[in-house]
Amino acid sequence: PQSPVPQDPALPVTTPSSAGKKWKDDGTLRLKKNLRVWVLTSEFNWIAGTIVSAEDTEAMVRTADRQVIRVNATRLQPANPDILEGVYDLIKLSYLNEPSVLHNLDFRYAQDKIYTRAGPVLIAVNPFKKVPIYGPANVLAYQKRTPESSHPHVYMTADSAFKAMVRDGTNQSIIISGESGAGKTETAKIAMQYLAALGGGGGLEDEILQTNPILEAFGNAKTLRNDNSSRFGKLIDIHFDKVGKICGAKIQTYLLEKSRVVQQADGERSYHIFYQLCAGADPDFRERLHLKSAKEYRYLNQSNCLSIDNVDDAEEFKRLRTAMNVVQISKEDQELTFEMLSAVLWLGNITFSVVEHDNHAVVDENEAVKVAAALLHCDADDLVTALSTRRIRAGGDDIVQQLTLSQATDSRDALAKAIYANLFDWLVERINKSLEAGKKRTGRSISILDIYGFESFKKNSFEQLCINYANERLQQHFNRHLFKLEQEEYTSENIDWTRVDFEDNQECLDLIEKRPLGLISLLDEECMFPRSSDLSLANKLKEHLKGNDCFRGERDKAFRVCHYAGEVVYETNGFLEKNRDLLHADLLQLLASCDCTLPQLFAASIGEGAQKLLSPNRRANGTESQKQSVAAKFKGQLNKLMQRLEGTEPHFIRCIKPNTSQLPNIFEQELVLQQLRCCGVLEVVRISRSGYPTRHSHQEFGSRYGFLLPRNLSNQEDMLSVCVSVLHQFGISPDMYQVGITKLFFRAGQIGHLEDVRLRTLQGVTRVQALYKGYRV
Ligand code: AOV
Ligand code: MG
Repeated sequence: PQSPVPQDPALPVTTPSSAGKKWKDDGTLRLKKNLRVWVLTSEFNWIAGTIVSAEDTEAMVRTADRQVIRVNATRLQPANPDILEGVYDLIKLSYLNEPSVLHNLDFRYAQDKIYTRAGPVLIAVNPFKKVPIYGPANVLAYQKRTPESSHPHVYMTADSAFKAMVRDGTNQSIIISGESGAGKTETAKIAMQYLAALGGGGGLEDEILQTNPILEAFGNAKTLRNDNSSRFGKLIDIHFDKVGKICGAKIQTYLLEKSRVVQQADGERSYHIFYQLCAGADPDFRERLHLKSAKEYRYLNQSNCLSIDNVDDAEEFKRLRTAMNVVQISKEDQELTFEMLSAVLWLGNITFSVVEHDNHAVVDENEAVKVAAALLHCDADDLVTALSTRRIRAGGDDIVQQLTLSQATDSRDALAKAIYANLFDWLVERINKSLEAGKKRTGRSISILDIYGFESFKKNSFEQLCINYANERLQQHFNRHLFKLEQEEYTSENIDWTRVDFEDNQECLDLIEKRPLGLISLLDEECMFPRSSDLSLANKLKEHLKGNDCFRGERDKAFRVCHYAGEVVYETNGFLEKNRDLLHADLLQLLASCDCTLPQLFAASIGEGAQKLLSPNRRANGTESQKQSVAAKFKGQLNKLMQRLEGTEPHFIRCIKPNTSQLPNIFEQELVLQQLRCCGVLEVVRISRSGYPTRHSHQEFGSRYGFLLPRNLSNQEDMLSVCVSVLHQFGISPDMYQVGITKLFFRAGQIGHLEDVRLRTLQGVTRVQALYKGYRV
């Protein structure tokens, strides 16, 4: 016997006992007087009601506002009894339909219960306000598992990971997903706080926590979706020793959005650090770094947004300096860092003029050039030359070519972006040095993953494609663990099981990754052609990908991708250049010529990246250096990330954004439902509820409980017969377990009774033995 799990995801799941009564064969609700229902009033809106009279396919329903309306059965879903109002785990709902799940989350959210379980997954609805459920007292409650700590919480998830790691000595991961602004970064920090409290004592925990303000200052920015949006992906591995104390940590970052340094959409900002520096540096510093206020810099003043509501950039700068000190970034390194930032800002203020009757740009020799050169510690004339000309080799000779205005502007921006992106990587390296100093690896770690969330703007470019691609990979990992692996085991063990369908996103991933005809391959190929353009790229994509269900060509240079979380239209403008991400040799040389460690280091690491991909042969021939494309490199990084995660026991947290205004106490049903639908929360609950979470091999089970049987039964030759006898003897109901080829599968909570009996029997045995030996027990 097995519970009937409807295959149509639109059909609500019922508990086994009620199946067949509430539903008619065609899947519609059997209408009955006094039945409590949800009435669908518009596409995403339900209201509560009670049936006052019913016919076959229609009912009169009294709604919450005391109106009586006539409704077709197809627009009705059964509501849960009052006693299930606001349950902490969606598994407990008798009716698992969309309105019931939404109502449950909404009901809890209204009481600031922002966390709810969906079986093995923690759902976190962003409160957009301070909720008093964090801090040392709460940490202690969850650590000690006191009754107050029975509510779902990030602490609970972190605690499970920690205890599993200590118990089994295995690596764990906490994987946080959700769209932009849903609360991933905050959730990651909350999990880190908990682990720091549990594994703290050695001082390293403060350093680990203080990496957050640093990375947020340099890698987060205000976007239209989130005032503190992460523009890079991050995995932090925290290592623990045998007794569960933190002994080291390592941060890996993924693809920083560097175009933001030189350009932002209207209403967005560049990276926080620039505004913090301009607002917070003390007078001495301002003078040495030639700092002005943010509004004087072209790179900061073009998007009509210089400040963020309720954020004091000067105050944040103080916090950043403290954090840098805690993480032991030396005073000199800090100054070098700020010098580079100021150099980037001044580069942005460099302007060009076009010579009359000529198409060439010349650098305006003003303050900006001089200051930028001074901050980079290079020669001002060299900077001017590097920005306005280009040396190319033709027929064995070096020819100096004058750049056009747009080429010159591009080279200036390319230099600024290269400096910033390399500064970011260098900083992460510096932080890692501090976190790892002298610590050895133990094989016990908890990794926390917080990447940029799914994004869909009015205009979406290469950066959004990369971000959304990363989210597709993450969604696949989620699916694999919660649906695929679970159900594959049921199938391979040959137990009765009606498959729960889930949205597999393999097709979209194929569209992006497949070789040779996938988005990345085609893009890379187009990047190799010297005469390619954004238009030729768009045409190529449309030509080769039109057969794919997840792809659609759009007007002009745009195309549409059907992601798991929604459709996104991308414009190919700038795709080729962003994917090539080349820094011309002249600019590289300029950096190398600087009389300052950081630019030199940057030049070396950029050069190294380019060299790595050259075959020894080509290097000897001196052919122009070639470099792995951004998309190809990102793909490689994501593969590595997934491999790393596969080696851990995952704990999933799904962040939900309740409204698009970033305001507290507003729960937009449609927005929430769309997120629940695309991440498969309902299906997870369905699987967990009708699945068999506890499993033991015949051998394990037979040897653990076999001795509880009368001798004639426990002596049976075949282990499976012993198992079956135990199940009969202790009255485990046949719909609560299934016998697989090598394992027994149990529904949640079934083993508890057997364990009780076993424990009591063992205690009895010890007591008898003790009495026998004359001890008092
Ligand atoms: P994200 O990481 O998911 O977006 P954040 O973690 O930055 O989203 O959350 C956005 C904002 O929501 C935060 O700045 C807080 O104001 C608020 N918030 C989130 N979680 C909480 C919480 N538990 N308590 C109080 N406020 C919260 V992106 O990085 O954009 O994908 O790329
Ligand atoms: Mg974030």
